[in-house]
Amino acid sequence: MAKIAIIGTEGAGKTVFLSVLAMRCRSPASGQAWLEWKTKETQDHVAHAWDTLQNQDWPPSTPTGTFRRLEWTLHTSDGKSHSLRVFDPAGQDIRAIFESAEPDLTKSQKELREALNEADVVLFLVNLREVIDAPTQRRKDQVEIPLKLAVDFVCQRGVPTLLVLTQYDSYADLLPDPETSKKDPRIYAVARYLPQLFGLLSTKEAASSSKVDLHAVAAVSETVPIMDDAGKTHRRPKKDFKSEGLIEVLDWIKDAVTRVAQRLKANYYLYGNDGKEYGPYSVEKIWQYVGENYINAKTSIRSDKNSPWEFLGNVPEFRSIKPSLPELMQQPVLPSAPAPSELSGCIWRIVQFVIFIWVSGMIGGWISTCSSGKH
Ligand SMILES: Nc1nc2c(ncn2[C@@H]2O[C@H](COP(=O)(O)OP(=O)(O)O)[C@@H](O)[C@H]2O)c(=O)[nH]1
Ligand SMILES: [Mg+2]
Repeated sequence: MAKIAIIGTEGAGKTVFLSVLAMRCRSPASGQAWLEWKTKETQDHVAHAWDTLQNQDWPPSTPTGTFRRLEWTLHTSDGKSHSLRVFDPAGQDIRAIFESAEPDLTKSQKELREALNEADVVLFLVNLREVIDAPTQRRKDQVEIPLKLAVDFVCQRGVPTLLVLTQYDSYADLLPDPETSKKDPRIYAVARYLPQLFGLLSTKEAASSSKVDLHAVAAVSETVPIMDDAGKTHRRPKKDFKSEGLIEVLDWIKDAVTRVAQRLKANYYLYGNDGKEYGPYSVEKIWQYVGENYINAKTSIRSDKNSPWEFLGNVPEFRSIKPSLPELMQQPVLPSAPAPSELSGCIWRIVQFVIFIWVSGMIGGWISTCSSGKH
């Protein structure tokens, strides 16, 4: 099962995005991935939010401490299916896990942090309107800093990460017009309003070592002004509103989940202290050995017999393994040649022994030559 975390501060648009995505993509359309709900909680949650939107209102904001786990089966056009577990937490709790010290976290915030640590795919949702409208730099930072900390935290683990600009309909007119400008308005938007995150984008314009993909969505792309009982006007979903960008995000999720599934199937080989190669082992088995302290971040590993050796702690899926202090003090050396099999290991030891005899013979000969020269 691929675990997907949907992260964003309060009001980013997580609940609306997820509900509209699930409702718009709930049946097979030609050549597209689609979502089938797996639990009653998922179906109830989505249907309730969808009905509210159809009645031209917004679903209520997720109360702090609520940490919904929603489950779908993602069907892909090639007939494959993947189980998805999606976390839709309250924005305040996400902010708290990056801004508060460990002892101050509530039980559900600790659970949320654990879920973030274990997620296989992460979507960060951000409503740029919050930054655009922020009256002071401090308010802007309150949106950008927790987001940057969370993205950095996830990037360190090397999991597929997507930055989703939500509610795109409400600020698209402030960005360069894609028809007349050469600039991609989404990239421009991140550079202009979230400069700390810009360097992490995996685009040609941004830093090349980056890892975060970018999409923009408007789950509800059409709104109309509606007056409330107090005579105040609010923008509400238009009847039979349209959406933009959802299919692209689902496609990205499908690719990310497919990569995760391939990775989970991958086999790894380990280089033992005895100079022998062991394996193949599944990802689960490697984690089991880590848990049993049988191997650690400095163990040499490779994903097939022809790949170069790497330290376990440098492989993206195992990056969250922290080296312990004694490991950090060791000076491990990666095997440079392919690990010898048992037989070739034996031959190699004979060769080493012969070289040793030959070298010591030469030195011995040289010493005796020198000493004979002195006399
Ligand atoms: N125009 C527009 N507004 C949206 C959209 N999605 C969310 N919103 C607004 O953002 C508010 C918060 O959305 P919600 O999904 O509850 O945010 P969450 O706290 O991240 O779950 C909603 O009440 C709407 O006012 C959208 O696609 N378009
Ligand atoms: Mg919500």
